[in-house]
Amino acid sequence: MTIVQSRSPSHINLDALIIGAGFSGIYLLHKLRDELKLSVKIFEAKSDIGGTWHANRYPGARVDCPAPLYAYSSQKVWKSWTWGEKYPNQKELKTYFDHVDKVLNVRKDCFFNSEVNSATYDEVSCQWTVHTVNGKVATAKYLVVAVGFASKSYVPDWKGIASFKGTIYHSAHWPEGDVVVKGKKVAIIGTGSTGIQITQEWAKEADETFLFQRTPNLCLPMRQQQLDAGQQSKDKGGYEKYFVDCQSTFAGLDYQPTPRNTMDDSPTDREAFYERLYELGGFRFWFNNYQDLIFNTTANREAYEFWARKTRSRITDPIKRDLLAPLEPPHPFGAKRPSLEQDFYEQVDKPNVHIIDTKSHPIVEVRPEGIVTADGKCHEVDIIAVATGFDAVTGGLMLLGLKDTDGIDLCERWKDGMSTYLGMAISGFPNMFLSYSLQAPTAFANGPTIIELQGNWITSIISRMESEGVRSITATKEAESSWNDEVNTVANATVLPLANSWYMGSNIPGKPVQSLNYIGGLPTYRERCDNAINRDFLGFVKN
Ligand code: N01
Repeated sequence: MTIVQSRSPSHINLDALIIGAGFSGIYLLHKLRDELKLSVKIFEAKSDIGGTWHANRYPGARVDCPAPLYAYSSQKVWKSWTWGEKYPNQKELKTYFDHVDKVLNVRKDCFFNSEVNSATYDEVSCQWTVHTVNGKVATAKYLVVAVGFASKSYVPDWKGIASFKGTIYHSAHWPEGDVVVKGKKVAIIGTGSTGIQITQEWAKEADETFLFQRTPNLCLPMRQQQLDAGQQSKDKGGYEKYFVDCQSTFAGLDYQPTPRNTMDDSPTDREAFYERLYELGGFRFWFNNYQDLIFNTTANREAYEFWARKTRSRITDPIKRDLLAPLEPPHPFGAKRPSLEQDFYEQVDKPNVHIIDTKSHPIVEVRPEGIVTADGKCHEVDIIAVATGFDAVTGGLMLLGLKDTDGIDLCERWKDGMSTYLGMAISGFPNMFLSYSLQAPTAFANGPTIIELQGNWITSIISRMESEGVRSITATKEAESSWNDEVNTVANATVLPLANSWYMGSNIPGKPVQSLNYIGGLPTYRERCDNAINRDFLGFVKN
């Protein structure tokens, strides 16, 4: 273990530096510091731990994977923690991170408000040097990039946006404290998970709500539950096995795609099957559905029609019904992430909630008094929630000033397309590991499950390097290219490329369009990762 020593008060020498103090950065801190006994610190751009759950404090923010699974699997953490709701909100998740800090001693090794803006590697000393905007410098043998998939927000380039005289926030830059909407006219732009969650809350309070929808979200019922503390303590006896079992399912959840094709069942059986999944709620209708749902467009259409029937029956206004759940699918089911709603459709159905169809009439301008659409109407509002999402998965990585061994910035390397080896290494970036990032099952798995899988792999590979005296490893271009092919081949066999979405990078003008996630499932992914370790650093050059 290298002793942490200061050359100047702002310069630290480490074994490993982690960028980001969200779920994945904290897990890696714990593994590398407490198990491998390395000296490790975190540079975090924000003012506290929690990552996405620190930044995304907009009204209604809530996770879409259930407790107790959306959490660390370590007994040390869960034995002294009790969840209040099956799908916890942002406040509960922030409290969970306070608990994690108490148990794992996280904050003491974090430097907050320390946004990284450059990272270069020296091939002679085999060290990364990382700088932050506020003048900190760290040198470390290993660099772990754990900035999450939603660390760079996206706001379209609307004319006049700065002139709006009311209150306007992007969902990821929400202020602490409440934004009062009672007695106000409010607008929400965007109907991804964020826009759905904000609308569902604001429509209950505001005088009038204007929801700017370009594409309907094929929302699924959340079926929220209040959780009982006594029941949880009884269930904890089974948690060890539960967490292990979930690690071997397709999406790290406690269910799997059903091993039957859609048309194998009779129409009556199919309807009953869909009904059961829909009633169970959460992502059952997606990840527990027939195995051909995302591969076969006829099967997918069948599922869409069931979804549309169920959803349309909840909306009384015929115009809103056609906008929110049209008879013709706006895109295949699952090609964009379905939001889990509680009473979104009932809220939007109310007469004081208006849907502005920005597919027919795009937003052209923001004026001091409101939002102007292409039909010339100015929708006057007091408050705007900009829920237009993120330059997801890769955007945050591109902000870090990461340079390869030829001095070329990652932005330049990836301007025509992104590629990695196993979603955790990039050729030309020795000893640098990505966690919860691109070309991994990131968006198609329960977050903490994939984070732990990758965290365990990174820990194993570093442990091997340390015990075998390996100074550096670098992914080969061949390994990277072959993983890139696998990621794209699997994605191209699904309905994913048939929608414009952050899954494909097609939500950001000019971004290369490719599958940003690996949709081959956790078991296959784990096998590929294990091979790299078990077969003597397969896919890497070591020295
Ligand atoms: O962002 P999004 P998000 N004019 O990209 C619209 C996670 N998350 O923040 O679909 C008009 O999904 C855009 O329209 P369209 C979760 O993984 C999780 O909601 O491109 N509209 C779309 O409706 C999620 O998937 C939770 O036609 C414009 C919206 O903005 C991911 O983060 C909660 C527009 C963007 O939707 C991203 O979700 C929240 C324009 N020019 C987020 N540009 C949980 O529940 C964009 N839009 C855990």
